[in-house]
Amino acid sequence: MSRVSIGALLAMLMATSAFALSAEIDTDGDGMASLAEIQAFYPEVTEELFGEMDTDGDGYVNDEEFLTAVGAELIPDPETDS
Ligand SMILES: [Ca+2]
Ligand SMILES: [Ca+2]
Repeated sequence: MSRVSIGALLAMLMATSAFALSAEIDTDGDGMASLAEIQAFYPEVTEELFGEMDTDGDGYVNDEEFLTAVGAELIPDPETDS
């Protein structure tokens, strides 16, 4: 990977807030996943589990919180979910 393409990638990451959260989950495209959006994709997610995912407690799961939750295996990776 060249330095140019990494720079372009970083610029893209900064330009878009919805990177980890796919449009399949973040259906209204605001870059955050609400409880309803999470439950539409992961019906097994309870309000309690959502609270664990929402580590800053603002009522939404952002990219970082989503990645952390996937990494901690609170929820399955949407890319590999079978
Ligand atoms: Ca949303
Ligand atoms: Ca949050």
